[in-house]
Amino acid sequence: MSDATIPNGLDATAPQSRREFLARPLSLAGIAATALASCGGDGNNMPRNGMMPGPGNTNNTGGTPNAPSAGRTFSYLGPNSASLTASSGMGGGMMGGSNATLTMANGAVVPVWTLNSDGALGFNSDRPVPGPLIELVQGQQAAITLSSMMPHTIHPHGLDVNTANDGVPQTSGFVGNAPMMGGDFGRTQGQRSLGSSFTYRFTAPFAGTYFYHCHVDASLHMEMGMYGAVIVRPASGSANAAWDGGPAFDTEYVWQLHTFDSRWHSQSVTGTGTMRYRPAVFMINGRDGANLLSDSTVAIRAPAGSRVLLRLINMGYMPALVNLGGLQLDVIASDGRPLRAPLSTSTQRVAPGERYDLIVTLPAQTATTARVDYQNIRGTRVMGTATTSITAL
Ligand SMILES: [Cu+2]
Repeated sequence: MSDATIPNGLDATAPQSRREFLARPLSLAGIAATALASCGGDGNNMPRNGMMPGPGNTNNTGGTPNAPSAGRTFSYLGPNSASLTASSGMGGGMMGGSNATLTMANGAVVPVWTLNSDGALGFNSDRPVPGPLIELVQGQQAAITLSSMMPHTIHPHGLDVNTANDGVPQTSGFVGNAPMMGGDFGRTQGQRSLGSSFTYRFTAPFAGTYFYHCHVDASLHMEMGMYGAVIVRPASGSANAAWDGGPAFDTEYVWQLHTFDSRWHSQSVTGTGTMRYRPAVFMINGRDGANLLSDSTVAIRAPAGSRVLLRLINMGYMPALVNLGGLQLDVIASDGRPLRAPLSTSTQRVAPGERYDLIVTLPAQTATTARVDYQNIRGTRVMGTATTSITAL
């Protein structure tokens, strides 16, 4: 299934390396009157749940994020169940729009479109973009419910789902039944509405790193922020092994790599369309610039000798070169599949849509700077850099 509709002006080779997935209808929505108000810094005032995902732990129905535990550096929804509400701010915030924004390090306020869970603000419960991280367990059925007024979908990227559940609007329909006005209407004409909510169902076959994103006019909707990470835990439920029988780790980080061309954001809200893509904001996990140095989901801080699992996901359109101050990176998995043997490198290139899982063992007295260099689409020039810190405690 081809992945993206390329808006006018995006350089010819847009997102590559996209894989597909599955899902299936069932209506069970909890139409969440998007509670954007609860912006609890770093999620510390969100309910805690230290249980590991696994068979029998189904206490979370998707509305309340589980706080970090067992080496996680992020909050998450799951296991296996999540409810998301889309807000796209079309028409100046009408039609289910939230008028959500992301404030960048230089003070710029960028309008974003969001996938939020009930009562929790996007990723780590403290920023509207990326969307919440969802944890699944290998071999168990997953149910991700999307509620939306405007046309949006959930595409479980890389998770081998069937057509009915893959969120590609041309073949599987879209979620959203509000009367259309401008914007996306033309792109979704003739496509089937699944109603105001839909539950995507599939069984994750392999432990690893994946993501979800809206597949309606995907290049635009992903640019606007409609994406989030998915971690599939091993069938055993272990939250400290990459897969059953695979490498163990002490602490894990997820870096969601993305750039913004802020002009696209303001133009999308007013419906005036988009122009040639020229990113000027270079992010990890929705943060940029100086904010990255102290962001608890990005800056790596762990005891010396720790084995840190770093899950890299490129959500954007620019290839990214990831270097952790020259530390040895042992690449253990690519696109949700184990490598036969780890590959050691100091710089990992992540193309749009790709994921790599790396193990880094922190040498004593590590205090270094990590950088993500975002290249132009041809990989010939660095357009901007995101930097953060790595510290052995
Ligand atoms: Cu969308």
